[in-house]
Amino acid sequence: MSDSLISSAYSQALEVIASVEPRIAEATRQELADQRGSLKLIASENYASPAVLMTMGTWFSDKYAEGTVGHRFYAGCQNVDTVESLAAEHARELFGAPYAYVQPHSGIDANLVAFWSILANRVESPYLQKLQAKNVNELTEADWESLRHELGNQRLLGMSLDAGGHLTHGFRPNISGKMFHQQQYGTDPATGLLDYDAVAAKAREFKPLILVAGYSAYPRRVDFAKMREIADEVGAVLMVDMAHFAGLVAGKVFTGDENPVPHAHVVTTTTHKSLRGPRGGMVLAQEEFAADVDRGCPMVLGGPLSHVMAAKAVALAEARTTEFQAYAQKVADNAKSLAEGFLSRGAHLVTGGTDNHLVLLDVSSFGLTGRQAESALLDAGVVTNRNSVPADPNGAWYTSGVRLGTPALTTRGFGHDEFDTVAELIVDVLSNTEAGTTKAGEPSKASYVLGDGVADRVTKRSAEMLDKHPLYPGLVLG
Ligand code: DSN
Repeated sequence: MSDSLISSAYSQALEVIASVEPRIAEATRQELADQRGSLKLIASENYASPAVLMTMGTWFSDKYAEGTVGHRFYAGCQNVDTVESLAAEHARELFGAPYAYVQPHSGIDANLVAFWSILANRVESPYLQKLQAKNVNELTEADWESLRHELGNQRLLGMSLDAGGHLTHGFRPNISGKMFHQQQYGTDPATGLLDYDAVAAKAREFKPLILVAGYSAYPRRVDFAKMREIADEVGAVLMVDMAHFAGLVAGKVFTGDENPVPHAHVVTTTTHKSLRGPRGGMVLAQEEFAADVDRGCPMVLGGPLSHVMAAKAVALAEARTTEFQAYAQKVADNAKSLAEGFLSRGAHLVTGGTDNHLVLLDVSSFGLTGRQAESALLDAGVVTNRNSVPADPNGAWYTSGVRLGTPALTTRGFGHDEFDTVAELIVDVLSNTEAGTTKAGEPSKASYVLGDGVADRVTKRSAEMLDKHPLYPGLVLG
């Protein structure tokens, strides 16, 4: 697609929006300017292509299509069927999965669908069988009570939030930590690395129905063959949430035992992180779970977002190219450059480095909380998110870490030298930030004082790199 075509399409679209609500058109322009002008290091964000973005702005948004391909609760879904079939076909081929479900609206939705499919498939209950056979009327109130008891008393073992797991992996305050009896595995306190023997010991003792692997803030690869061995030994279902690293799987950076798809019973993901697609979720499954995953809508989900499923198909078509494979490799190489940049400047990284797309910087050695570090960095045009570190003394709100990822800036074309400079700039900001105090003069976990002139000098150095690697080069809004 030519630059002038994209520029004119977006300029005209903004004009149409401005004719109804100019403030939204203005915010949309401003968002582009802000994204163009800052160092985006949020590990779960990226920049989707204009083709992916444009696919989301169509009349597919207007269509209801609850159900599955060829089996809808609404008439007139023939074009949605085309879209959903194509997206699922691309996903199956790209990931080598027997079955793909592209309806989930988000990663959490995908995980809820996966939980439901595992419960429906593995909980042995005469009531559940009746329910699946659609003999709902045969169930008495007492049967329903028994069913609730059976479904509600299953066990889930997942990675703890502070070790890098996700909220939906059994974190107590999350619904996953309430709908299941849960236990959590962490990482080795000395190394910060996953200890498979410890996971196995916990699994043997706890005997979960579901063993969840995958992470949001663990800077290392996982051996999914080992996780499957553990699951098999205790009779658990292995569910892998690959939301963060789906792009590295699609791009063939994670292969063999590091690719979850051949090892897990059910794999969930989002499509907008390293995979660089539209915001949304997806479930890949072995055949035995397919029928229950397929009931995700309306069992767990509302009507699918057909415009987003269309954009998933476009993004998945992009992800099967050799260009995407080169991109994915660069994401991992750049994360190493970023980590080396920090280590050579004396900063402390959880696990001492990275071999995926993210690094987790422990900011306590700068005398800061994650919240203070995140805010000071934002003042200097560096967009990050604070994150817990293992056994974090500051909890999940203030935290002691900052999570940094390379997918977005790699899309802009940043390479080794730029990521080394990014590390230099971040260390500059954090070394020149002091923890502040409350109004009463007490130590504060939120307020901070950024040294004079730091924001200006960091912004200037960033601007040189950002100008050299423009976001959506050629896109000029009229
Ligand atoms: N919010 C996502 C992330 O930032 O990792 C996970 O839900």
